[in-house]
Amino acid sequence: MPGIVVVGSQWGDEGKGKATDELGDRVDFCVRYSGGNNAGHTIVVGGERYALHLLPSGILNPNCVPVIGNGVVVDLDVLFSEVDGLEARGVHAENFQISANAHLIAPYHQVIDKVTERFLGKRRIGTTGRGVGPAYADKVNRIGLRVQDLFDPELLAAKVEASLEQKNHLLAKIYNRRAIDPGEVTEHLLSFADRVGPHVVDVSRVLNDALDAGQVVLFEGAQAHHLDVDHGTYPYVTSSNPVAAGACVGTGVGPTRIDRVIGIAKAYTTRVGEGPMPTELLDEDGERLRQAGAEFGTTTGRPRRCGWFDAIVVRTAARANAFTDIFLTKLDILTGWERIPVCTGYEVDGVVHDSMPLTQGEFTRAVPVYEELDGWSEDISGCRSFDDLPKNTQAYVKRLEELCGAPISGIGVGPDREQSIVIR
Ligand code: 2SA
Ligand code: GDP
Ligand code: MG
Repeated sequence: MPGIVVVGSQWGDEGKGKATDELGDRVDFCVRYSGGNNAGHTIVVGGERYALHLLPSGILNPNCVPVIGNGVVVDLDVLFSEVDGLEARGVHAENFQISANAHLIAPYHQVIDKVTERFLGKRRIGTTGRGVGPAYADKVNRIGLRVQDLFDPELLAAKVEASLEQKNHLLAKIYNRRAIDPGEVTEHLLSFADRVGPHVVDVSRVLNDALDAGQVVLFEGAQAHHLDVDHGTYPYVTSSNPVAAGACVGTGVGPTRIDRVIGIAKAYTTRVGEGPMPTELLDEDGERLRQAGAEFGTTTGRPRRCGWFDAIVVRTAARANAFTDIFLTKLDILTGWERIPVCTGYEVDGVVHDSMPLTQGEFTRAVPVYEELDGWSEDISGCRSFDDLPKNTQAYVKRLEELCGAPISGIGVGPDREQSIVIR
């Protein structure tokens, strides 16, 4: 199984980092293919907590080479503070490789991200404010800055100047902000050139050679299916393609080389930022899930919106990403509920749907149709096999498997690397 993709099946924060880390000791290359430092992947090893934003989670395994693909947008300040932070904690991070074609997040992208959100007011997206959307907008608009531009100072300076000519006009006229100096931006970016240089590789070639040699390449998704700019709940999405197919686009590896697609699904649902979420609980039950699951953004600290498991959401992702299997995470957080509702359909304008409605408006009006399952009160965080789980917990897992249309191959029962159940 040499080409493996790990992808979020809901709205992010399903525990992709932990799942990726767990596979890490069998993995030769671990690759980020989309998003930027909007991501927050938390891994706990022997009680030590690591929060990664840009480097792939495989980095905690010493034999795994971390790679940043062309599909990622890179904030160099964040990249090197992450590398330095890890090195200071004894994790070897200087061996990372990065694509020459990855785009850069410049300081002006963060400014634009923040002022746009403020300008949108009630229609805001609830972005992480890291400049990710504006950097991708420049990429698609063909005025983006790439890693390789760091080695051509004249080209970089010309690009920054051209890009800022437009943006400074916008900042002054629309947002009443002061102009950003292109010379300062260029100088700042160029200050990283010597440090980035030795890490730059042809990612497509490196990964294809590795696959040819029978090595294992793990593609680590950031965000999730329903935050995908094409497949998600647009416009309340991130500006990249977190879906499994994005692994191919974002690294230069063809689809026939992907052997396994693991969908990561939380045993309930969370979302951070704006946008529709049919099973959201706005009452004390939602607060209880948030506290039990410590549901606060890994990057921004924002409280995550919490609700019951939505099988339509995960089934839609299972289909579009061709999940071979699912890791069900945070099952331990559901301990202590007498009954656990699971959403199996939506009622929209008096009609019941068993799949996502076609339009944004219908999804926004969707009222969940629930099936109630029996809960359990036993602490399951020490369980290490499916048979160790209480009968009601087993039945919950089996029912989700049926509803989602892919086999559940792993279960998370705690944040630590060890707290997992492998099913087959
Ligand atoms: P952006 O910043 O342009 O990508 O924001 C657009 C939407 O995408 C959502 N988004 C996320 N959702 C969940 N988790 C993410 N990472 C962090 C975490 C989030 C945090 O791990 O907790 O700390 O707040 C992530 N990144 C982007 C975002 O909320 C917008 O809805
Ligand atoms: P990611 O963005 O998908 O990598 O997820 P995050 O790291 O943002 O959020 C998931 C959170 O849940 C992290 O704090 C993890 O340490 C934690 N976590 C992951 N799996 C489990 C689990 O099975 N049980 C519990 N209790 N926590 C988990
Ligand atoms: Mg996260």
